[in-house]
Amino acid sequence: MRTQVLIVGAGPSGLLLGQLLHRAGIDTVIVERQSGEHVLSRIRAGVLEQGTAELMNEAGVGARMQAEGLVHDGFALAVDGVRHRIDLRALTGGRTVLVYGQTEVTRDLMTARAAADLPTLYEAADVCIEGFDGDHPVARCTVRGEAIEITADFIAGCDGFHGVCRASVPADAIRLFEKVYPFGWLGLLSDTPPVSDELIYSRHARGFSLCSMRSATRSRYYLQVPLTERVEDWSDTRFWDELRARLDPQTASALVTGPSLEKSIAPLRSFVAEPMRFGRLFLAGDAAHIVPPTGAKGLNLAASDVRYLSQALIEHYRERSDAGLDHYSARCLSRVWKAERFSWWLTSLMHNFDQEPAFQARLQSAELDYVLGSQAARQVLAENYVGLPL
Ligand code: RFL
Ligand code: PHB
Repeated sequence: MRTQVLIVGAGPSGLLLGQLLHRAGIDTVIVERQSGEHVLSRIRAGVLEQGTAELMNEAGVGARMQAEGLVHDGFALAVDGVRHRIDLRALTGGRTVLVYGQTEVTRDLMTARAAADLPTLYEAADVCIEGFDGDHPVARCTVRGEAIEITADFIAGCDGFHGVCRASVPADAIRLFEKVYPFGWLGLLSDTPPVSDELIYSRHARGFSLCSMRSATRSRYYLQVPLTERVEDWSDTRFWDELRARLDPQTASALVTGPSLEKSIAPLRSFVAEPMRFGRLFLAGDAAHIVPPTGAKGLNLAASDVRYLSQALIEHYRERSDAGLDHYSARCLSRVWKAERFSWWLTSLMHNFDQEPAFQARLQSAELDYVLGSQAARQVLAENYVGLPL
């Protein structure tokens, strides 16, 4: 097989890149290790920045998102039993976020790709990539027992944190930056009405919790848990009891519980790989960087990488200019590090770090007090939450 851009990974990064390139008349083949159903079964992000929603519209896949997504003008920080509203719209001169699940983003992109009859090789085993340091990159894989070779002009590594693309770069050509947090998030999805119209991020002595949602009838809740916890040890009842114990009294009494549709634990990590380009290989999304979910930035960063990469590839084919490709890594990383900073900061502000010295805990309280009491600090929080300009 031969294509212009070979995309590894059919998560939101790979599918969105494929769709934007298709609209510009550029051929792509996507290879994905999992089945399409498996990709859709992963419950992940829920909050889209305005810029991400605009990119979905530009890609021609925004119709259902606009009809079903929930515009959120603000969210709450709950601290020691008191809720404080962060008015995103007022603090940012009119910007908001959209609650629309990553599962739905992925579904819309999969539907568009299938309708355009574009090639996606699901269940592609043993994907390997070579030759990206020269002019002839090639990928090999096995699909249902058949060995397949794909040659391409470029390879886009959209294969997430555990993918093969970043791992194929020689160790001396890449620098990795990482911070692992001493806790994870236990998430629960349920067909129950959300406890509040807006998201609530709560700090509590028992640990952080987040009340989020997917729609008016579907809720998503998270609890900070030690990394040693196992999801099998969390019955639905234990989850709901623990969540109620961490919420302010008004929210706790409004909580509607029900059977879980999904429960899983995700570790929290900050991670950046530099650079994001190696010859004819370009990394995008979680393949290049991870943020802890507190700032709701992971999927949005993936979308901004894909915006820059699609523009650069379109410029290459249409205008015979490689300026965008040459600047890709630096352009992405400048935005990535700001989102890393924000995600680390909000995580540090809202979680319970009971292993740390008491001095740290006092600083955290003082910082929260400051953020909630200062219009300027609230503005900084809001500006980052809605997404920094591209
Ligand atoms: P993905 O989604 O991991 O997709 C990568 C795809 O590559 C495939 N793959 C391979 N294919 C072929 N060969 C190989 N060797 C392969 N190895 C892997 C995988 O099967 C997969 O299909 O990466 P992508 O596309 O870059 O998208 C990134 C986002 O998924 C991620 O950043 C967000 O989910 C992070 N995130 C959030 N982001 C937000 O912007 N807002 C949020 O509210 C938010 N909440 C979250 C989150 C992530 C979470 N978890 C579970 C990590 C909440 C949670 C709990
Ligand atoms: C979610 O709904 O899954 C979600 C929302 C906001 C976050 C993280 C996750 O910061």
